[in-house]
Amino acid sequence: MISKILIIGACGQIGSELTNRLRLELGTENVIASDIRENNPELVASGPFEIIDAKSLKQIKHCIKKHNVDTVYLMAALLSATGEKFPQKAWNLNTTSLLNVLNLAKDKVISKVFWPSSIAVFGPTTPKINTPQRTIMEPTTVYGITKQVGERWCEYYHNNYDVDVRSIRYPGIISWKTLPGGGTTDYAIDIFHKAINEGHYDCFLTEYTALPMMFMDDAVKATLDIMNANPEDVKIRSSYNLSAISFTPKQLATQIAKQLPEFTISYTPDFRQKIANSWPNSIDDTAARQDWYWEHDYDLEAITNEMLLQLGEKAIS
Ligand code: AKB
Repeated sequence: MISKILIIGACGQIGSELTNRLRLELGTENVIASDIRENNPELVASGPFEIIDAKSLKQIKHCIKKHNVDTVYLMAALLSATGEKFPQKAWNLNTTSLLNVLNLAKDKVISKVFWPSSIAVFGPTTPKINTPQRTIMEPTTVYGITKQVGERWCEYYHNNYDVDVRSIRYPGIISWKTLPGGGTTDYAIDIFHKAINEGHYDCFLTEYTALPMMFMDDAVKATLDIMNANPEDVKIRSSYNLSAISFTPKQLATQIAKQLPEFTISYTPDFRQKIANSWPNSIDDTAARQDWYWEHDYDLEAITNEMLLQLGEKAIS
């Protein structure tokens, strides 16, 4: 029997692409998209859609029963920059939604959960280069705190209640279909929009701020890989380090300028600089590569080419 999937937060940057990909693989009617609002008209029109506030256990449970769902991807969250503006809201959404879903798995209402963690679980005291899977974790953002506490809960529910929860620590995700919102790594998407439409980008991070990044296709591949892995191969039940590439705004601007020679960049760091400074420069993801054979496809050049091609075509049409 095909498993039915519920994606909570399906209108967002990663949720929307996951929904499309899962619908292609499993059939539209087997993938229920949900969000707190109908934020993405194309996605809402493309298959079953439900309004769900991820903080409401009742609403999630109702939808699961109505559609006979057995797997939940919980993609709703307030990200790092927005979280610093609304700390209480970020805490409420990010932790309540996770406990709602974990409790439904504990009660065997669903059988499998995906929950994304982030490089934000690390902090200024973490080794910055090739950050190991297991290391010092003292996050200084509310978002990072919610992700760290979430990882502890995931491992706890797996160890004590046999919950099949799987998680990866996403780096910054670069994509062209749906805009991200409220993250610190969002500059690496804004820059492409501005390069194409205005020829100039004023970056909110300094030129030498190196951060781990990944193309959306790789992020979706990693998510499906870990969800399709044999349960015994998923040895880490908190969350896996996941890595593709790392670059600075200056390196990205140089790569863009190879195709758009007129492109210029300036730097006006704001409050997000402090957040970026607290995160790793690069990540060691040996465990993911060994346990469920993770490998990325896109390097900086391939990402830049694809972003400029797709956004350039969008600008023309
Ligand atoms: C953010 O910048 O907040 C996110 C993340 C790294 O989790 N993209």
